[in-house]
Amino acid sequence: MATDYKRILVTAALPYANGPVHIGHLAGCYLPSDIYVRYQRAQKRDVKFICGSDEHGVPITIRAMKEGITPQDVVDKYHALIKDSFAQMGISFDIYSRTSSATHRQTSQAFFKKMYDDGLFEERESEQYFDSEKNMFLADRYIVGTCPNCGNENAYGDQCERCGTSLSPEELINPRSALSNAPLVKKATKHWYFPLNDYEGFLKEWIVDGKKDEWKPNVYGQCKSWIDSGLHPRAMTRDSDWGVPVPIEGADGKVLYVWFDAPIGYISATKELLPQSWDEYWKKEDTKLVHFIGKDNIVFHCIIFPAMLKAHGGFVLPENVPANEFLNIEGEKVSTSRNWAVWVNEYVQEFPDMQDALRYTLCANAPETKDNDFTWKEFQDRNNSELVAIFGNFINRGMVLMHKLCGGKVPAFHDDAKEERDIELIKEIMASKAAIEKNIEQYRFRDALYEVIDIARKGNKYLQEVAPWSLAKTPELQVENQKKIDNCLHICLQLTANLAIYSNPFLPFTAKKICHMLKVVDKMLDWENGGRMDLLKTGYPLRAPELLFRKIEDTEVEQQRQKLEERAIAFKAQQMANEPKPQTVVEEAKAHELKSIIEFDDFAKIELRAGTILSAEKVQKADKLLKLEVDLGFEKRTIVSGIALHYQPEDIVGKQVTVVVNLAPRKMRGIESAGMILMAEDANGKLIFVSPETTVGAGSEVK
Ligand code: B3M
Ligand code: ZN
Repeated sequence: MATDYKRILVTAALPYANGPVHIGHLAGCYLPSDIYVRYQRAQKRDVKFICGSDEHGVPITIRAMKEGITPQDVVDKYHALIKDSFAQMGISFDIYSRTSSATHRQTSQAFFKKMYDDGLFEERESEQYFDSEKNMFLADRYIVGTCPNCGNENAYGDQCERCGTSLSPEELINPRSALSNAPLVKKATKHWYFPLNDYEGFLKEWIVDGKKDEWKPNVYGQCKSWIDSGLHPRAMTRDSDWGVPVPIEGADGKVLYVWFDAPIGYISATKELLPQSWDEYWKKEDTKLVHFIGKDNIVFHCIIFPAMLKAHGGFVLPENVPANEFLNIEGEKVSTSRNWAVWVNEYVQEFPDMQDALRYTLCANAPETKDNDFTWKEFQDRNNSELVAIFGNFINRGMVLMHKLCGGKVPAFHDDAKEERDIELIKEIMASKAAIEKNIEQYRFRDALYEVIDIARKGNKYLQEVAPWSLAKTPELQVENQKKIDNCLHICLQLTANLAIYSNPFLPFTAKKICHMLKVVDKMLDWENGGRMDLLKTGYPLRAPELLFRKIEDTEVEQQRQKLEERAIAFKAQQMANEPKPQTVVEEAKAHELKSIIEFDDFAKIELRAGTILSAEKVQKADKLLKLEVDLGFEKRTIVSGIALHYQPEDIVGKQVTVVVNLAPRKMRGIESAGMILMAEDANGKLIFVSPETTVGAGSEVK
């Protein structure tokens, strides 16, 4: 493996500018890449950190359509918001650009044009679904229809979310547009395909034979299985009016596929950052190119983009693609549509000046090898018992004691009073430098951070054992003890300075605060200073200690949890309100058949209650009947209902319905049915439950 790289180019996935970023994004790629880059900078290596907004693609046009604004409005809004969130969290990009920039348009068009001129694309015509109401071709995700597998009427063109089957739009029954609900027509359209299959040999050689098994197992594994199962040509253009126009004749109304232009965005941004020397970073073999991404982007960064770079020619390939897995929140997958997420812009507002607490938790619990869970409780625990109780406490005690017992100045180290445990701790301080370094170089940021906290823990233990405060209590041994006190606090303060260096990639805000307290310049944070025991000169006066971290209270955790829950409920309610009311057509014929007027007393004889269906099963040899167990609060009953043609048993368990509870029991197919469930019948004869609008206690009266 070549290790004599002259420069390092680090990219972090370009977030889609169609919504704010959440902490899963941070944990997935922005925090690890920032740690890596800050470390490299401290090593004084030539490193550039590239990112920007991904401003093309279907999700952005859809968002614009939904909000009734232009795609440009959408990306302007979120580009600014995302950029600010990153800045606030200390993600230290050298440039945060955007793919709607002129440089990007020109760069990605030139890239495509070169490949086109070299005859590297296949031109193909195919039939694709078209929404004639919106006048646009639809991506699979925006086609809905009935799932052939489970009958879900709202399955997507790429997947049924109810049964999990992956689908193609062709398989859907009655496909329609998710945007307009219009039925779809098929229309011929021409696109340019990149024959990935032609690059199988290259990819195999580069990844499989090229020992990329040093890559993380999840990344290498995905690549290998893609290659093994055979690659196919992929369309690199789309029909849309939002994106980079395809730069060839006869391509009106066509733009570059977003996954073609987005990774080129890394190149465009480098150009904007370094107009004179960008190509050194992309074209010289002694560049180490590292793509930080989330796991859903692996194939694009390890297969498609490298194949594009290879096809175009002249570019270096990534040396590594350290992709993280996903971060769940409180046991559930992040869902931007359900608003089940912790938004970075909200975090920085609600926890001002606490960026490092979040950076710490997200790194200590990073989903490096498997999906992980973020809980507010863990955030609190890690903050309170690691940052506050170990790291912060150690530094604070050392500073306070130095002011109290050493006159506010760095005490001398007296060789003649040196003890074994002093030497031990000094050794550990040096050893942790090597351990942190090795782990960061190998993209193991959790382990690296563990080393940082661990050396603080050891410092705490040492301070506790030496106990300078009790040494100070024996005036008869004053001279001798003062030497021990000096030595102890000397070491603690040097360790404090080392902690600033070690923690700087992870906790940059804290490292800065420590430098301020120690009255040293940021230059001290250079990595080469790590492990030194002379960072603070003897006799140097230090500032009063300031608290580095604050405790997080139970109420704060509770509030955040509640916020998540409330949003989830609000989302559900909204979704139900938006659900197409099954049938709005009133059948006129039925209106004629109204029954005769009854007196109130007659109506009052009917006892109606809300009931919850506890279980449901088909009744043997009766197509129409379901046997239901219904909870009425005061008792459970068996009710046989003629709804088997309209509902699947598994779909109605938990459903709340209206029950006539004082109807005389009746035997149906040998089962005694003790009540009746009220149903509405739509124009097609479909039966639909008459349910309370929101869930009420089982047995609640209906009147
Ligand atoms: N915007 C996908 C994502 O945010 C995409 C990454 C592009 S990196 C070139 O997950
Ligand atoms: Zn299904």
